Amino acid sequence: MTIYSHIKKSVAEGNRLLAVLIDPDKIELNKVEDVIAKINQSIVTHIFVGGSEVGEGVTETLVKAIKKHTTLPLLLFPGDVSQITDEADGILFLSLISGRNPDYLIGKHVEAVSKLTKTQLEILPTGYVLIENGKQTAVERVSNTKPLARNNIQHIVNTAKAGQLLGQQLIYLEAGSGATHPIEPEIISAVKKQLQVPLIVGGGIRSKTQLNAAYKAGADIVVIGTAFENNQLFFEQIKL
Ligand code: 1GP
Repeated sequence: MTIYSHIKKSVAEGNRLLAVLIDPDKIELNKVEDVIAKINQSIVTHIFVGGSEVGEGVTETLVKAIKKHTTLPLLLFPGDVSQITDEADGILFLSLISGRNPDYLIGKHVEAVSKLTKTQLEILPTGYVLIENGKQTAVERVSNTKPLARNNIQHIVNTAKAGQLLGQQLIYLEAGSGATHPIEPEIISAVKKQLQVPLIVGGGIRSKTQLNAAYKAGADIVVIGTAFENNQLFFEQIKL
């Protein structure tokens, strides 16, 4: 079964999915085995690997190391073409549809094709929607785009819906790594009501309450990065 079919099946069965985001810049290779052991024992269902600014080759080395220790599906969440590696299982092929920078809407994708065609990666076209959360995020800085205003819910819904109508198979509502506030449940539920494709939500989720609020509002996959980076017991603690 493909990763996408498995996601669709889980959503249809009402199962909640949880992705941990590992930023290649924020993990030491000699810690990978330990970190992945913790992830394997947790409720995490997917591993995302990527960052806004990662040096050439660093992602591939990390992905190889992770794959030695887990059978969880590993998806690239690349900030740049240089992060593409055949060592992963798949890739979130992100188009930053909240922004108006052609490079991040289609340019980088064209650049990526020659690399992608040489890989076996499962490609998951994903509409990436950045929503403001009170401070500038790395995505905003690197992509040189403005996030969507969080008080204009209709515009957020229309953006996500446009992504789906363009054929994107996933929509990712992003507050940005380390966001002060996660995406509000009102935004998640408004988008979810209009969407037929699975919904990913991430950015700034640091507690079990915030995680459950995201699921309750309609998130199908929640992404946790910073909370686990800062506290390796995070997944154990939210099980309690
Ligand atoms: C960032 O949505 C992810 O792209 C995760 O964000 O690091 O704030 O958990 P955090």
